[in-house]
Amino acid sequence: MSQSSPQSPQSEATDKLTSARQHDQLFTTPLDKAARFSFDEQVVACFPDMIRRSVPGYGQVLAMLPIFARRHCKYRQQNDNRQRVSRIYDLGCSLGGASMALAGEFAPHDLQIKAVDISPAMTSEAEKLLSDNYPEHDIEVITADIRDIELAPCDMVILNLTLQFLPAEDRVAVLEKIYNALEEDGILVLTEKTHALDEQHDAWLVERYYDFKRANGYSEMEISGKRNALENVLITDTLDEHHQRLDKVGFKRHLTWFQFLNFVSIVAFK
Ligand code: GEK
Repeated sequence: MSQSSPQSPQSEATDKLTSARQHDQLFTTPLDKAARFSFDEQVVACFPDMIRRSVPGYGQVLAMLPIFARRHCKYRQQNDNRQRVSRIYDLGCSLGGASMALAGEFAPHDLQIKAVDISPAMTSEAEKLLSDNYPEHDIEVITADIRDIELAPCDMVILNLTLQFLPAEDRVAVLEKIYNALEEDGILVLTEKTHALDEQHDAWLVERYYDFKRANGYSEMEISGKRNALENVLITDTLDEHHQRLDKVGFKRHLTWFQFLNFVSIVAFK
């Protein structure tokens, strides 16, 4: 007898994202060395393929979000029809992969999802994908800088590979805002690329990460082109720095629930 596995919601959400999308060919030609990575139309067109082939564990992390939501969402908010819902923020939503993973596993009236991204190219595509696939769900896609928005009371906040794109000095303030918006026992799921302080550990993790990309079909030119473009755009912290920051902000407990090479995911409880 077949059993349902945590892969199934992931497959559904990523299949929906991947259909009719382009293969990532962004760094297949030599680039101006100074070109910076940005979340523009070109990136949007190949984003699902890019994130699946370049983020170890992306699908597994998405697959666990509805499982966490089942345990921690307590239906403490009201929607416009005065029905009780759980509000979830998907901050730095890109094409809405995390929102889709959640919508796919909850009835339309259970959740109120607020998906926020600074890139209009991302949000216009996310809006289409989410409304085509989940027309009955209460999902608002918002184009905004997560440093500027106000957050309403909520049960769960997802920062899936987003904090790393904020200037280091702005990270505490965003986490404080999230902490203040979360209900008691609400959770933050924070997924990030990290680096290790030990040089040898770090070198090994980075090399094996490039092997992972090679195994997923990226060439040497694509790997080095992307590395250059992300320099000073994606700024990693160590796993310890993340935990120290969460402590400082006031989260009562936070633990690393997932690690795959230099990518980690932490769950923090208010
Ligand atoms: C996923 N979470 O598929 N405010 C809002 N959005 C921002 C900001 C900001 N200040 N800075 C960057 N972004 C997604 C994947 S991708 C990760 C997240 C990656 C947005 C940016 O526009 C991009 O869409 C997203 O953060 C990062 O589950 O591409 O490695």
